[in-house]
Amino acid sequence: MSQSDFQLPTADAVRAALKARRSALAAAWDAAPDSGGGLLLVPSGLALPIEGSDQPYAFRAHDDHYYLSGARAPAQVLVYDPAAAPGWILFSAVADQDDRVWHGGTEALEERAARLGFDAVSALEDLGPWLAGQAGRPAALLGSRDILERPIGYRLHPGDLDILAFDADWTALLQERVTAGRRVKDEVELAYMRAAAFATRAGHLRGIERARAGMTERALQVEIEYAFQRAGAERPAYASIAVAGARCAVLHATPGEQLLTEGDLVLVDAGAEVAGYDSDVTRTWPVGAAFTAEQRALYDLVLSVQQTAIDAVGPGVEYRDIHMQAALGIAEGLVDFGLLKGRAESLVERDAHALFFPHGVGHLIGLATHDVGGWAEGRTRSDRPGLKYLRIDLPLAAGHVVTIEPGIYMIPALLEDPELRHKHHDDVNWARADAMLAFGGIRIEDDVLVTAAGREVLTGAIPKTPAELEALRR
Ligand SMILES: [Mn+2]
Repeated sequence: MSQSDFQLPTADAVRAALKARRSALAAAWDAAPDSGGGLLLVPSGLALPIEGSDQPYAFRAHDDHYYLSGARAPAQVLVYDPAAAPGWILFSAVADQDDRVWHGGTEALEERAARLGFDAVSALEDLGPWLAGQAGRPAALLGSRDILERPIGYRLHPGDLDILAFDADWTALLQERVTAGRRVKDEVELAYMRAAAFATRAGHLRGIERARAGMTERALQVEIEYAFQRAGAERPAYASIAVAGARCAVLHATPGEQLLTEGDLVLVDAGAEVAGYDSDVTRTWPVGAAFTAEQRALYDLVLSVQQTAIDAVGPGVEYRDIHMQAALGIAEGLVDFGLLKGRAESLVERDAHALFFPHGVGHLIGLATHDVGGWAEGRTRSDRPGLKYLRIDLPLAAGHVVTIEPGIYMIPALLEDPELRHKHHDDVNWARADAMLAFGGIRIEDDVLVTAAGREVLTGAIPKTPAELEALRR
């Protein structure tokens, strides 16, 4: 399937997927030892007012609430009662006259229930009376925990929740089950992710085609985000990075008034969001019509490491091995290039590659750009410089979506650090490194779906070979 070939899911498909997600969680809950009729509460979170203003900050429902309910409004609570029929109830606010005057009408509760696959949706006002009937029952709490601190926002009285016995073990068990479910994308989620990839492609193409020397980073960002939204995005998935020159080495730089300059590289790390689902793509290309020889040598290295890493993605593969293989590839390439000295294996053992590649090769992506569930049970984050920013350590499985995003950067904060220079005195050609301190950096990033047969690059239609990029820049 090509990237332009996506279709948004039908209302029926959405409803069926939501019911399947809730059924899977209910089955796990019912089968859990000693779950003995406990309740599950999953609040969406409350909007945060902007002080001194009559508007709230842009609201984002808790991802677990949205994943299970399909609803994204503030002040909603999804509950599951294994002892009742219907087991699942969504408590949701009904617009009053004031709401209708200022924000327009909202759908009736019956319509909401039909759209989201609930037998019934209850008014938020009924949450308090419903809770009063649950005295003494054990309960698990997923989603936003703000209901504990700000019950009034959910039309509850302080103390209304005290009649439940929240259980940390059950909460942990159900959290793990939801997290495991969210790792494996269903067809509805993949349809949204393909739509996000489509909009992301439109944005990157417009950026590559419109960038000119003398333009500000900020203007480039606006061009990219304009095209995202024209192509169906709700909003950028995360704060877009669109920077040039030495600033390409600032990993999370914010685009500003800096000008694109002939001879510089531009690094764009930006993705579109559709129905809450994210895309996360990085491309690096020249301000001018062609890469310089030095830029091209390092670009070819990053691209070849990225392609090798993408080719390694498949079910059962340990993500950490893909990261270590990329680290080794970067170390080998930097030895050939003349920035590192010695054997690649021992350079990686000493984390010398992390001077130039200080982040992980990627992460899970879905409702969150850095999605939940990065660690297999019993594994924890390493504190080694070459591994501490790796956000996943688990075997991949069909349905996971991961990013693959190796990079090489000249980061003064690392390369001018006296301790690191001492530690890696013999590992680095320091004269060469010092001469390249203003080089910036290169990252190439795509979103890769693990399939039973191997992989599908969801963002593969966004140009990245030097020939494609230079043709677009001319
Ligand atoms: Mn990323």
